[in-house]
Amino acid sequence: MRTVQIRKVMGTAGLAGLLAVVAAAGSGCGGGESPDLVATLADYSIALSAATVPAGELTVKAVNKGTTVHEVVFVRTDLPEDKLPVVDNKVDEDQVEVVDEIEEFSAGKSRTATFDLPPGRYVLICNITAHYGLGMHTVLTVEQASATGGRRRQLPGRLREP
Ligand SMILES: [Cu+2]
Repeated sequence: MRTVQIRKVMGTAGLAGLLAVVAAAGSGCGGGESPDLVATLADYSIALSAATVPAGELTVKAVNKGTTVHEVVFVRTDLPEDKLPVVDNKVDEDQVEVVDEIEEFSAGKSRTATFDLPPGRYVLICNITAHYGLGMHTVLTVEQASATGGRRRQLPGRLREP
């Protein structure tokens, strides 16, 4: 007897796995954003990268180039920057409108925070004991976006063929 063996070879389709590489084009939001305002803190001064900023979301980077802890307190006031009410060698935060702050941090470090500051005139101070009196204050003006033309316009990307 002849046994005919029929081999059914199942065709295994050698499908090379297709790797769909989705290039996630990181457009827009995300890391590495540059601050809108840089506050450089030293012993004993505060220097800003801009005197006026548009209202709305504001990313502030504070850099401590001093030798001790510093902070940045945002006080909304029309008082002269060196005439805030002082009690016990500190600005009395109960007597002024403190809008926000970057809490104290070490020498040589930096801190970045995002604020949403209402328009107005601000005095930025460091309120570590005695630092205000030693000169850690400066003025920041927050303007209505319409006044500065600070609106963000979204222009369609225009492709020009040569
Ligand atoms: Cu300070």
